[in-house]
Amino acid sequence: MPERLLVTGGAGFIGSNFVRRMLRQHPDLAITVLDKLTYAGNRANLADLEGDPRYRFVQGDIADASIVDALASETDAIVNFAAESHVDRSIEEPDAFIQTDVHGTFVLLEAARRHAHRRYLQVSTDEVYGNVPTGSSREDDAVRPRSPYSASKAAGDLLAQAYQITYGVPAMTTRASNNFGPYQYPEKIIPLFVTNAIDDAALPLYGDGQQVRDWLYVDDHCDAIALVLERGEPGEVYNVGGGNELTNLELTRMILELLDKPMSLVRRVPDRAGHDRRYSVDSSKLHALGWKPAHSLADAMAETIDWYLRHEDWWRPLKSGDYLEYYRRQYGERLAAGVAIE
Ligand code: NAD
Ligand code: TDX
Repeated sequence: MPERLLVTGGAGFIGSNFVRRMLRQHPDLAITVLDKLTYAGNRANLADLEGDPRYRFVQGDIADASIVDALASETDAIVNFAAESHVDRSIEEPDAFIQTDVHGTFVLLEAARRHAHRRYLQVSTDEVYGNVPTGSSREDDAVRPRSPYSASKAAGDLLAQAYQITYGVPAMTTRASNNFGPYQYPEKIIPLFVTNAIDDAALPLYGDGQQVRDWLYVDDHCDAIALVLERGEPGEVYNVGGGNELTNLELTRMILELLDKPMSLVRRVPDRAGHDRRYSVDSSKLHALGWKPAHSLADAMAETIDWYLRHEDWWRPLKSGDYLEYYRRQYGERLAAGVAIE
């Protein structure tokens, strides 16, 4: 394991879970978090680490070459979580996705190259494979992104692979399925539906609700990233699937049952543009490296819902101000056109 890690986007959902877990598991590790603190970044996600001498927080942009260069000179590996990560926002306003997910990745790779970093890990997504009607994507399948978000992530992946081939930057890429767990911003389906249901507010289910996602508990994803960081082969891509494929309707039922709330909260609303019907990844390459998910969907979902029930002080402040503006733009007309589920 590298001793001085630069974790970009570490104040977001997965990044903050990763930083906490790594510092707990590796006493000799020092982590610098570089995060721009966009609407999705939140220092409160790492509040329990403030004061730990092994943890340092720097606010800044991964597309800012001077700050990235300075931090790269003091570290020996980069794990890049920093991204614009929400598909609906990429449809509404794609610019920031290109700036961060493409140009920001390029700036990080340049710094890893200049400072001869020992490892570079690009945290990517199963969405780069595009819609997968049957079967499961393998790492050498073509990327066929269909949203501005997934296209920007695919571009970042390809840059990382090109930098490994051209310049020998020891870059690896992980492509994970949909994550869930504590500290997920309440725009993504699980924290959105859980927190709305707690308040007896409507749950906006897109289209027919038959889209399939493969749910992965965030701690299992973090373990996969740690393993690839330590034992992955430079230039390689590793799929990380939870092995829990559900339709959005099945997921919604599960959430409402666990909260003991009625299905009458669900509204079928007009669909997301270009909505991918299904993602599915084959994770056998990562299994061969020694990873498999340690959490069952039922237990991890119950624990996650319990976390949101116990942490209203975390999510209530997030669902205010600009969030409400976003919510109105994204869901106002949709909910007005929404219909109850039979
Ligand atoms: P998130 O939106 O919760 O967090 C992203 C973090 O990056 C935030 O803290 C934000 O402030 C920061 N950031 C954004 N732009 C930045 C910039 N220009 N410079 C520095 N920091 C910046 O996202 P997440 O769900 O934690 O996802 C983390 C990574 O994992 C992303 O790269 C995402 O594409 C990938 N991923 C996410 C999932 C998922 O289900 N959430 C699944 C697979 C892969
Ligand atoms: O209000 C909603 N209603 C709804 O039906 C929202 C927000 C989502 N959905 C559907 C769309 C998707 O089929 O639920 C599914 C999951 O949606 P999101 O939570 O927006 O996730 P998704 O689009 O699948 O992308 C997520 O997983 C892969 C993350 O946001 C990405 O960062 C990650 O790469």
